[in-house]
Amino acid sequence: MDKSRIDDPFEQARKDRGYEHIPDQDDPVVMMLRHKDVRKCAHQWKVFQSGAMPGRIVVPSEVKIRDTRQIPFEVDPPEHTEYRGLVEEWFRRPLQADYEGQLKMIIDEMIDGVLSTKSVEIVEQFSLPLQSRALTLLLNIPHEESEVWIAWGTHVFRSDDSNLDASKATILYDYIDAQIDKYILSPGEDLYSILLNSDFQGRKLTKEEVKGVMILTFAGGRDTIINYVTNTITYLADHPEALSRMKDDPDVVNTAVEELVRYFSPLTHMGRVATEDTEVCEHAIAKDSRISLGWASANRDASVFENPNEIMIDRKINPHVAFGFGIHKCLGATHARQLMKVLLKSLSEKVVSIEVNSKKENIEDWGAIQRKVGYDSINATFNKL
Ligand code: EMZ
Repeated sequence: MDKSRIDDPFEQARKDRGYEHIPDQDDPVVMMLRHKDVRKCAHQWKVFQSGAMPGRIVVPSEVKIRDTRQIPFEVDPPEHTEYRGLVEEWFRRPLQADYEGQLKMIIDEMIDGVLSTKSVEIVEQFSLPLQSRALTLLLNIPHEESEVWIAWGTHVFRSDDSNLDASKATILYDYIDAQIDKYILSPGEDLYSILLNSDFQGRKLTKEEVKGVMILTFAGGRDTIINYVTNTITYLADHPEALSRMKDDPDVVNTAVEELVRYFSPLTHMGRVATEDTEVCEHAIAKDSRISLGWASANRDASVFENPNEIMIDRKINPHVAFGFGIHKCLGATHARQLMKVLLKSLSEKVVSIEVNSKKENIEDWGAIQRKVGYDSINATFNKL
């Protein structure tokens, strides 16, 4: 059996009824499982809102550990459109040649590092630093700052003992508050300064709004990118032929990026709150209760994807929803895709094979459902091409 395999625990329920009950604290969630329904509900942002109480659309709910609204993630139109408009161009910078070149330098250096050692731990020692160093480009701030973020570990709200660690969250909030004050005193060309100078409805953004964008930027693309990178490493360990294929045909890298993110679906689902009594899949959804959009399940829907449980790195038609769908689709997707592309290219140019020496899987617990989403640790050896 492939070490990199991720089973689809939603298959039966998706076929039988199209939804699954997910317990969460005192606020249960009905997860939508079919590609068609997931897209339909994502599209109906008036009925299934994101602008509920801060933290409530996240599963597990974060209402007990934060008050700051993440922007534009927890806001709906018309404000959402205007907030998003402020940051969209900034988040497209990863397409610039210079950005890609800097990303390549970061990733090449990390791969050269693992090639020069006998074995390396891939989650904390490779994926986390890679994610944090790449993030300095997105924020446009000095490389050294990544050392602070690396020290926070793989998730800003989760620790070994708890899924919702309030004291850990406070470290992030205090850090962002201090950074905002620092950049008010000496503005530069970084994301904080850009936000602090942005006009929203005829006024400047408040510190709380800037904090809302920054929390999202730090939290949203952290464990997700780390899961992508770690799953990719185990996939390539199982399939060294994929490395030579991408080397010989660089076009395959582009389809591989999409296919791997479809298959891994690093974010299993995201919630919404119903603004009225309604129904989905003949199941009643009460006003003010929660549903979630099951990205991971939709991405294995056999009515949309041929051989959904197989990774086909040259898959041509791939309408996956791993980055979400509709107005709230992932703002960081351009950065994430560039990171994946450069990583796959660089690995295919430098590495002939990878051996996984040991690993500990990260299994999410959704009540009756368990889903492998990545790894807590992997020890691997990279062999030079
Ligand atoms: C939220 C979320 C955003 C949440 C796209 O996902 O990511 C989660 O990891 C965070 O815990 O607060 O930012």
